[in-house]
Amino acid sequence: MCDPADPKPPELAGLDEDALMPSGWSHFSVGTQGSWSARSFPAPWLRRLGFPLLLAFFVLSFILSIITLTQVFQNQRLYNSEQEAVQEKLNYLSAQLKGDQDLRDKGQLEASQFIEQLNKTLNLKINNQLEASKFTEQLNKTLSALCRPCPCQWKFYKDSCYYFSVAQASWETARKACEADGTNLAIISSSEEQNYLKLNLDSNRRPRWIGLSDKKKEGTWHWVDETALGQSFWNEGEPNNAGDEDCCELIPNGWNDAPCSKENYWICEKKASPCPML
Ligand SMILES: [Ca+2]
Ligand SMILES: [Ca+2]
Repeated sequence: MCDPADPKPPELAGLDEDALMPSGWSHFSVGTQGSWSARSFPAPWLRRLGFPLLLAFFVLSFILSIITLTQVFQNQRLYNSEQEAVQEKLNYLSAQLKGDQDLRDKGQLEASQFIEQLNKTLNLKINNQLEASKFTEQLNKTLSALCRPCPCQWKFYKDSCYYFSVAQASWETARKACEADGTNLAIISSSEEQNYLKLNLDSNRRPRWIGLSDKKKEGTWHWVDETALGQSFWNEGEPNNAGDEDCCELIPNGWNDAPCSKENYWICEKKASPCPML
């Protein structure tokens, strides 16, 4: 194929080989038989295939460029599509956040209105309570003014009511008269009570029966409620049981034992009714 001994064509005979070399080609020779030399490069078959190869190269490059551009375009479309999806998601989340904020604002507004209404209700109740307290206070004052801890014609002292009879009777009759009113003959349990009753004797200072006697056992004095005598206010020299005296009468100077059949005024006693503010 590349025989360096091939003769030149007749038309090239006489021309220098260097003149026949394409521009840029140069000689080289290894000087051995059967080896390649600069004169045979490029090979003719290569020169024959050069243009088709070049054309194929350009066509292939063009196709690869088209494929690459198509891929880039598809990637761009995919990127744009994903970007739009992300944007839509962001818009959706923003709308949701705005909706949640609106709900929170509405809830806070309703809570504020509820608290305001609650305060108004509480203030109204407080005012009502104040009005009720004032009304109760005024009512107590009125009741106090109207309250009568003791019935008419009875006298009130501390927590007791006393009736000073306008009639006279024996001690036993006087006792029954008091019991008929649900009371007893007076039982004196303190010096204050003794002084109060003594000062309320009538202007004639007439004696009055009280609920003390030794009828059951001479010398042993008991009150009408069966309690034994404790503190006593006997007048000097009393009780002397002169002529069988078993019943006690209140006199200006204290107590005296007198005959139970004696006609005397008497004093009944009962517990007073409670009154407000008293
Ligand atoms: Ca006696
Ligand atoms: Ca006496």
